[in-house]
Amino acid sequence: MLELVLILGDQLSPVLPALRDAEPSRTRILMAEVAGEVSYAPHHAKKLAFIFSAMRHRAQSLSDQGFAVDYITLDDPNNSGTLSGELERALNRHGQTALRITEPGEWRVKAEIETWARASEADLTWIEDDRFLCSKAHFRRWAQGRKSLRMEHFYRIMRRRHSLLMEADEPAGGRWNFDPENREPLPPPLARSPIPKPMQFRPDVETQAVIDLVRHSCPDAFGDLDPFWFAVTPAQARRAFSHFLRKSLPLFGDHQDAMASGEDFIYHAVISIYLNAGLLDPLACCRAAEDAWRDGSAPLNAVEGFIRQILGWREFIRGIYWLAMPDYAGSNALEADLPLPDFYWSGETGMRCVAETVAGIRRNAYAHHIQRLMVTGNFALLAGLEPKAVCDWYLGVFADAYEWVELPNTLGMALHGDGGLFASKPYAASGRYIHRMSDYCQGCRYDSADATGETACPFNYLYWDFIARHRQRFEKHPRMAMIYRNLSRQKPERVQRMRELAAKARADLDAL
Ligand code: FAD
Ligand code: DLZ
Ligand code: SF4
Repeated sequence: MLELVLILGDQLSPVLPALRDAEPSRTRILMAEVAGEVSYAPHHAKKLAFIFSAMRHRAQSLSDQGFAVDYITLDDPNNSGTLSGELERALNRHGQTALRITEPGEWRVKAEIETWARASEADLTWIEDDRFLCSKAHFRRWAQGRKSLRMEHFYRIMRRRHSLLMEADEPAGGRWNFDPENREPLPPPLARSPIPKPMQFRPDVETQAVIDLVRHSCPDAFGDLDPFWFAVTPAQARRAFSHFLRKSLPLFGDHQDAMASGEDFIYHAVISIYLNAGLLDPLACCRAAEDAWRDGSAPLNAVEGFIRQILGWREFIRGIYWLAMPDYAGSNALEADLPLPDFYWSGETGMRCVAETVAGIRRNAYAHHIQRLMVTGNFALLAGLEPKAVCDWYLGVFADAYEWVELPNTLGMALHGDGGLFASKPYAASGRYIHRMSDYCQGCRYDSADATGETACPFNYLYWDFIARHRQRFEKHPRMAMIYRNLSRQKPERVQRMRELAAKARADLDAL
């Protein structure tokens, strides 16, 4: 063998940069399930089963193509427990060969492998991960010298560069962004048709073996392992995506920000799990969505909204991560320091919006964007939870979470912990927002219209306490001036009462 290629758990794309020139006659593949990657975040049991099953299916397909694959299972008694340990063992088994690895998505993984390679004088070549639509270098050049980094500006360039939803040099429909049309709450259950569910797959023998492994080897993993229904191969993921295009995309736009009890997915694609592991290709998904608009099967506001998430937000967030790491991870601009309440794990709280969201995460290792941002994220922001604890939680509980995408979304977008590197102001909202966009408040122990009484909604008084606590930082912010005028207009006794309620709540969040 002339070369060894390590394939990581989120590098399962049928066309992977490090494999582009690979030949079965001279390339050996290494894939390893290791305890170090299982334990660096509190991973959901479904996420572990998904990654290992998708890795095993990928190993089988490479083997079918004639490649020699060293596949190290989690329960292999000789497993060293780390990626670098497995690289070391592989080189000992096969002798010193050239090593090629597609650049990892996480800074931590790259640093670990680089440190090992230096110490053991391995002949390592990193291959740029070009499965994204904007390279790190391109993003860096775009960001250089800009006063502010705004997704919207970046997105327009990406639309032009990839000729998506363009008519000559103009955006299709005459506008770049249809977001204002994407904020409809859902009609009540009796006034709406049933919402389609994402396509679900019955575990095959390989997946069942992995489920048994996770049950045995990771008995304390968070969340429900059963029923396991994720796609684990590119072919299955493509079927799940086609199902979304047919069933949910037409209404994705209107109800993108809506939330409802008992509805875990609401017209969302539920494909980040597959995109991030490499089972789906982002550009192919955008082109297929554009085709749906051009053939009249989905409206423009839905298709533009969907493409913006992938071509705009996903690429922008990755660019921010690599631009700002490694210092980024330690930021805590708002000096938030409260520990994560237990209800982030158990879902046991009287706040129905939080309880419903966490219950969905326990079931599916998934919540849609507005639940992540405006329920669990917003609560963490308002209460002042310590960013590191919140980020670790997000990194573990979602099946689509890898640090490159989780960290800027959580630390930057939800918590404003980076001081506003790319979000112009904090996404702070009172219970009124949740009341408008969901039915959670009906039947909640708290009253979304009240901010000072015995049953006042915690989001209300925590919101005003947050605004008052951070007056110095945000008062001069042009987009927050009205909020501060509103705060000043409220009676001092009312503000005082809200701040007392907030102090009491922050002293014992699990009592909420
Ligand atoms: P849809 O709503 O159907 O959107 C389609 C696709 O657009 C998604 O699959 C995703 O690939 C992409 N997308 C949409 N929004 C974003 C975004 N803000 N950043 C990056 N990609 C986006 N997404 C992750 O993939 N992994 C994470 O760990 C993650 N953590 C998040 C943490 C917080 C606090 C917040 C607010 C958002 C986070 N997101 C994360 C972004 C977003 O919530 C998820 O991508 C989305 O909910 C996935 O569900 P979906 O596939 O049904 O998405
Ligand atoms: C998330 C994860 C887990 C749980 N396990 C493994 C593993 O055993 N082997 C592996 O190669 N990758 C795993 N991953 C993904 C990595 O931790 C990491 O998040 C990505 O490779 C970063 O790009
Ligand atoms: Fe959430 Fe407040 Fe509504 Fe209850 S009343 S569901 S706590 S926003």
